[in-house]
Amino acid sequence: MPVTRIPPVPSSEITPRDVWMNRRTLLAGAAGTIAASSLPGTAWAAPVIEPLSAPRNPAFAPSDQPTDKKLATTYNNYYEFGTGKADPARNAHTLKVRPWTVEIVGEVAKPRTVGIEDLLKMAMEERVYRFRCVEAWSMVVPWVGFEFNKLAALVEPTSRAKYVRFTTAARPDEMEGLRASRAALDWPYTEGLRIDEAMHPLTMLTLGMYGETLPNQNGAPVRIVVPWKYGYKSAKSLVRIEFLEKQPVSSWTKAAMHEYGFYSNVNPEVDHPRWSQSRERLLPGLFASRKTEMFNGYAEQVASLYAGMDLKANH
Ligand SMILES: Nc1nc2c(c(=O)[nH]1)N[C@H]1C(S)=C(S)[C@@H](COP(=O)(O)O)O[C@H]1N2
Ligand SMILES: [Mo]
Repeated sequence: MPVTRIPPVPSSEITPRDVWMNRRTLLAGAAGTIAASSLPGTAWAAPVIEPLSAPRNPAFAPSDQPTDKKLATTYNNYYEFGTGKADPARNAHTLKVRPWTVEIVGEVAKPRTVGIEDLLKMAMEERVYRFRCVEAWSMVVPWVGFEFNKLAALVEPTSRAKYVRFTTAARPDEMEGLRASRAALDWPYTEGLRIDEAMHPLTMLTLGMYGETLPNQNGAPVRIVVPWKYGYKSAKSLVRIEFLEKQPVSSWTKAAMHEYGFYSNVNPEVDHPRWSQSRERLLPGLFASRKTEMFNGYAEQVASLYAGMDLKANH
């Protein structure tokens, strides 16, 4: 069956929503046929997009306007659905986001499993954050959610909890990237933060964007957003959150240790081994026309977390 490819779209060429939706419906139909023939018994559900609005927190309002919603939801990294920027928007509809639970375990006094409905009820504010990918492009996104530390408070981390590991769902039936003959990453996708980074008020457990629940391609139904770090720290579609004594090794570090360190703080002075980080391309721009800001512009809030640390060695 021929596969229709939707190329990454500059915002000037983005189709109106109705055209896009029609296209998606057609593609969904084609994917459904494939799924039905190659994976008997695999049903797939439509993504759940519902209104999810919360008051905007005025303390988080960068001078830039939010990135066009269509661009932020069609230019994605979500390797479980393919490695191309347009793949997640095309393929992620197969992920079943209801029912959904998140296990919170490890070095905590009260481990528990939380249902997505309860997490949605906790989503209480919108914050417009700069979001910077290690690939040197950036966006400005209005995320809806709540501070991760509020979730942590429910499980009461013990004094041994020094790190937090975030784990994404790994479902070959629902994620075509997991059926590829050569795995793009070591699944499930895992990422980690030091406990003080996780508990920092900027770290947001995110359930929505642009006033709606997250589209699957952006990490539905729940993800983390850590705005002063490169985007890969912000793991999507979380099923497990573990409080750990030892520093976890993330999927990206396993893939290329010298390229993707544990800290991944946005830093114009520490280049990726294969490209510069000194400038960035704010989407939909085509050129790296801006200077990268230290900690992605959040230095005032987070620099103290790294006082005395060599940020080149701990990149
Ligand atoms: N599970 C999972 N989470 C992921 C990724 C991924 O491939 N799989 N990609 C990361 C990278 S590299 C980036 S830049 C952001 C992209 O988030 P966005 O698509 O919402 O912009 O998601 C991050 N979280
Ligand atoms: Mo990224």
